Amino acid sequence: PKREQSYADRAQLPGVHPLASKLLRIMEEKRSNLCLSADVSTGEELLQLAESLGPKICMLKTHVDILKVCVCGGEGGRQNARWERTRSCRCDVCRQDFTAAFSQKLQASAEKHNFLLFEDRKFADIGNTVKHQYGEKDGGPSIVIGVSRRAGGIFQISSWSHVVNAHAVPGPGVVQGLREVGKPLGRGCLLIAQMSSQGSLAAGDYTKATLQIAEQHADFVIGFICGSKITERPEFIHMTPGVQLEAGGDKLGQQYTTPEEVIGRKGSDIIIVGRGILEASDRLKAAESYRKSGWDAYTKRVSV
Ligand code: BMP
Repeated sequence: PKREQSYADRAQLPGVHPLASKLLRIMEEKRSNLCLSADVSTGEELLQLAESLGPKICMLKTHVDILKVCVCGGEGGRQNARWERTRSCRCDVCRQDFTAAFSQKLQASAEKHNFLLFEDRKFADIGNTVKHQYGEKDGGPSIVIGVSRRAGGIFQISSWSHVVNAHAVPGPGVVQGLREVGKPLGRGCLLIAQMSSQGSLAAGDYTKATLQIAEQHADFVIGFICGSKITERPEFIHMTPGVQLEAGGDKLGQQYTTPEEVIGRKGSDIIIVGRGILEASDRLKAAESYRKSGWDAYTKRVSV
């Protein structure tokens, strides 16, 4: 049988999406197929994770709607002179969490350590709605609470996240809506073809139909969230959550498979790891062991 293509080979395929190509090159350069799922509740901790584990990962996955938000409406900042001058709040919570400055720092960290940002937003509405949820086309500077307003919600996802994802349940319109915003910005989208949770309905024909939507929108869809390889097309990237060094699960239906299984046997490209790293006493050491297991499983697979 034909030898499997390496990440570096796939980065150079004529039909590959520029963002997928960039990701594959990062993976090869950093010898990492590890995506950190940075599920923490303050912006400060998120930035600190990006800085400390950045060198180990090819991608950082966020859930920015988990971050604590401030409801002070500017009140907290009124006590200081800066509020009077600039009308921008400087209370402790506003300073820490999701602001334009925060997303700029996250982008700077991604640039410095050479990884991509992936907001795990799981869009799942009609095209017109997701377009507004994702953000404006120009993706310029975000709002400062109480000072200016613009469309695209608090998070302005399109302005900073290289990759987003979507459920296929609404049909192709969800991808078309996101593409209107993301394509001009060079962004990419992953379709959720399978889920790691017990009893997931994303299986069988649903997974096949998801693949078809991806094939029809390959100028914006760069791959899949899935448990195992679902297509032989090397342009698509397969990313798998529900990964820990030991198989098992949590109390709410999450199911874990090992990096060796996911990369070596299921044929996926990237492992997504959250609590396996976040709950370790030494996060850097844990990230390195996931990076190594994922990478070793990959080199073993491509050398056959
Ligand atoms: P953990 O490794 O701590 O179980 O976290 C997994 C992460 O991947 C979570 O952020 C979750 O939202 C996400 N995820 C998942 O676990 N299964 C899926 O099928 C899709 C996901 O995005």
